[in-house]
Amino acid sequence: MNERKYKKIYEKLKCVEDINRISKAYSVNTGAISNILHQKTVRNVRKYHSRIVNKAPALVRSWKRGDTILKLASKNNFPPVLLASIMLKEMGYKSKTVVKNPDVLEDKRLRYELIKAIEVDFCFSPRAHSVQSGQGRMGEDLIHEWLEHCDLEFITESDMSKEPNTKTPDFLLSEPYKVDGIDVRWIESKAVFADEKEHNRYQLKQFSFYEDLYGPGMEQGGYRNMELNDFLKEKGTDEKLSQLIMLFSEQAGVIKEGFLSARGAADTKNVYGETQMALDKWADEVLIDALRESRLVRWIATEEQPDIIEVDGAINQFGVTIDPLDGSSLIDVNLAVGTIVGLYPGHVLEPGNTMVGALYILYGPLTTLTYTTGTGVHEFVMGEDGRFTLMQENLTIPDGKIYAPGALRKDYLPYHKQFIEKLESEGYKLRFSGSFVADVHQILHKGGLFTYPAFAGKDSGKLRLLFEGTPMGKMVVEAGGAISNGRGNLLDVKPSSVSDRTPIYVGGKREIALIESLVKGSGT
Ligand code: FBP
Repeated sequence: MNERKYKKIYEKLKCVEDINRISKAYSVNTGAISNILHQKTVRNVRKYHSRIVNKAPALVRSWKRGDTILKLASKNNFPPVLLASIMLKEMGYKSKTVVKNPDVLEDKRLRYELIKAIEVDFCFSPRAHSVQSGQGRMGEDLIHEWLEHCDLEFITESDMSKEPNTKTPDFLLSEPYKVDGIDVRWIESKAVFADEKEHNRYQLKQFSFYEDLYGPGMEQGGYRNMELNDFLKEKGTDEKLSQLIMLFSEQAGVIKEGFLSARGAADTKNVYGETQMALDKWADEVLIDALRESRLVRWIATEEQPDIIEVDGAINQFGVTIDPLDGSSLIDVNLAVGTIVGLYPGHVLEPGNTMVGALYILYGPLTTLTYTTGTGVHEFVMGEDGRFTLMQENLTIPDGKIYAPGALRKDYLPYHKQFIEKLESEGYKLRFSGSFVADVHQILHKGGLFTYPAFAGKDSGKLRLLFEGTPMGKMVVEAGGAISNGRGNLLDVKPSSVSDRTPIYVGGKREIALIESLVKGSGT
């Protein structure tokens, strides 16, 4: 981008809402535009920070008179979270602690407004920081792969940090590598290019330190907003599989549109005898039509169809299992629902561990797509233009104390009752929304366990092996967790038909080991 264009964009960009419009108007990708907005915000903060600090008592007075934090932030052209933390300090709070955990605030209005500020601040909120550090890690992964691809020997910052050296570049090359005629000895990855001043400060301090120690080096940066398509390429994903994942991502926008038009229950029943919501049928049709037209898969099994569909003239052998809208009973109350997809190399009546990948699209406040093809679990968010950009790479399930238990307590089998009571005695918090995909998504991010067990009169529980169990199981297992039917790994189970149901325990390895030992001990 030339300097004139850069300056024009810089001048016109005021807030996150401008990104898509300006990206279209100047034919520059949204990642570059949001980088520029980031630079502008950082520059503004530097310019006005002390002024805002001096104004803090007046800001607090205005807030007490009824101005909201967001209003004050926009009036002062200052990032909401930063403004809030200056105000919090003025009010006598430990602002860092409070911003990290607004729930500690007793004042309801303050808490509500702080949460709002955190939601919209794309630059200074804890969420923005975690996205940025995710991008930083992604940059390092890319450089790592590239160095290996070029057969260049190197040591990483973490190898070096074992030695008593304080500051180290991300990568130190064993032999110099020529870039534009310069012998490069080290590489540093930067997630976001800050403004020029910030950049120069880095160069002066950090980079000149490396240069003195190791000689010339190179900085790589600007990994913001990587789109799904580019990410799949970067990861070296099989091209046909990438096309398939892209096809599902493209249908997400169509299905979302359906939320506005297709409401209420249709008077037909599906293969399980349940009344279908209109939107289930809509989503089912959308996905089947798109797959048929693309001819990218040979086999399609969906929760809404009694039989497996074989696609005429398929160009690949893939099989897919689809739950077009999981949690559909929650649509009419506007809670999160999702599309779950299992990806098989061939026919779908095979154990889950033969899958080549899985994905789910969650329609919540944000529409996100999470996928795995066996090289990590990655999460993307849909923008206004319907395209998905990277939110978090290499998700791993943390240790956590959340449990999402399906079925009625009065119907629990003895080992299951024991299991749930054990979790409760350990302080697990109950979080069950009635949307499997949303509940497992939460567990994937916060740790803990989801279960829909076998219960009195229903040995196989409620959920479907092919449409719910295996795809979400694959995802959680790839993220370092586990899935079980209580007796063993659910991904080892070979389905006998598309309508198989199964008890499900999915989440952290510790919780899964516990239920398996209880089932075993029960001798049932
Ligand atoms: P649908 O596929 O019909 O939506 O049913 C699946 C499901 O809604 C899961 O998403 C959820 O975990 C479960 O049923 C909830 O069941 P219950 O209503 O028994 O709690």
